[in-house]
Amino acid sequence: MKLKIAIQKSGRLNEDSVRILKECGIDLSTGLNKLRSEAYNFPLEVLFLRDDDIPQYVEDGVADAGIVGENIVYEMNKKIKVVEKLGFGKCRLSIAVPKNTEYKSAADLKGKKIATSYPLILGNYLKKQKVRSKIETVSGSVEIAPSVGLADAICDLVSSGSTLFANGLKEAEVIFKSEAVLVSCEKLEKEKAAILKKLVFRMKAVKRSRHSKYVLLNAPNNKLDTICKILPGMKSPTILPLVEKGWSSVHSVIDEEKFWEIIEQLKENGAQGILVVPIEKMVL
Ligand code: PRT
Ligand code: ZN
Repeated sequence: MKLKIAIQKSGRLNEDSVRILKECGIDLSTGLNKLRSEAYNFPLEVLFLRDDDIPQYVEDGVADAGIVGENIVYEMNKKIKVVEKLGFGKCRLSIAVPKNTEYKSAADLKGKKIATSYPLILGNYLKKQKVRSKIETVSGSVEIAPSVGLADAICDLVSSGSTLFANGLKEAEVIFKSEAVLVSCEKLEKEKAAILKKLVFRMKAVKRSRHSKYVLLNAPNNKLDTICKILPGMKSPTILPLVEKGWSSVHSVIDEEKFWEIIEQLKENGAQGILVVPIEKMVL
């Protein structure tokens, strides 16, 4: 028995989807014109599809699971389960208006025409705001709609903002935040559910390790108490004596962002030879 997982064939999510499977220890056979691939060392078959098709395949049970952007999941509105956020493919769905347009609040969109490929998510947002606008559904090149006179505003995915800028638009409202997620069929047979559980367990370990770093430092023994207080660990730091008398080596796992906040404090309290090492997997 194998679990069939659908991932994007080509595009923004393809590389990271293959990478997360690889980091989960899953080796895929790769062909040139790959439409499907089998893992050598895990009961997994990978189908390569257009991202928009993934929710339907999963709802129909043609694929048991999939990796796709939340934006697609919520827009397609299929009967599928979101199992795990994966931390890549981050973007936001925003309403943007020509940069010279005055914009204060959603009420300014009243009676305006908004071009988008996300009519469902946009419609729900406008309903919630009690604003009536006209939604013009387009399938691509949304950002040119205002300049060609098709619409007054757009609602599209944004990551760096440079596409909006290049088209003379400004971001007016973020209506949805998205990242890649693992989705699954609502009803999976027992054996497949067990494989999915294993996969999720590995993905969680990979995700956790991405933000965490292993820190090693040397400290004089009389400063150990203070340093251990500064340094949060998974449980508590490990302390090993150095050959040099009066000194110890302190090991801990910390969030990378926190490290930059506390490095000065560590040094002020006598820490030396600080090493920060990446962690490959982290199982709690
Ligand atoms: O061929 P297929 O249908 O599979 O791919 P696609 O062309 O429909 O999708 P693709 O590969 O462009 O995007 C796949 C998924 O990546 C999306 O569904 C999102 O979940 C996620 N993602 C993350 C993005 C972006 N960031 C993004 N910036 N998807 C699209 N964009 C586009 C956006 O539409 C706009 O045109 O990039 C432009 C804006 O980018 P900035 O950096 O200029 O702001
Ligand atoms: Zn697509």
